[in-house]
Amino acid sequence: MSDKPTFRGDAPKGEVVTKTRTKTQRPSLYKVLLLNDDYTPMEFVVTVLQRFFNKNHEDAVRIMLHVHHTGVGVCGVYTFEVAETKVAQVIEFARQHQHPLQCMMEKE
Ligand code: TYC
Repeated sequence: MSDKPTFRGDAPKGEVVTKTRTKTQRPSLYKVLLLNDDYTPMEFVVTVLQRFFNKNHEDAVRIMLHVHHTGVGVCGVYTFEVAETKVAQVIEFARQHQHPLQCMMEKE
């Protein structure tokens, strides 16, 4: 018995060769947003951005000030479960420090 693979076009007359095509789907992405409030200290928000979103100090300050001035800002874009985890981590970290900081996710 030959174990050479049968390619499309090599099939003897009457034989059907099926070819599977694996269609890869990109996962949906979600923005994680920080919301402004009047009480959370600016430096705490900067720490959150550095700790949970891997921002350097300069980017963290820029994002924090954007949220402070506009009311909302994007911390990062992630797949569903990663975004969900980040939101939960930020809310829990803020709660532990008794700050009202709020974080949410939004489908891109
Ligand atoms: N507005 C806050 C203050 O003046 C700072 C702040 C920035 C709070 C961003 C939340 O997501 C936030 N202390």
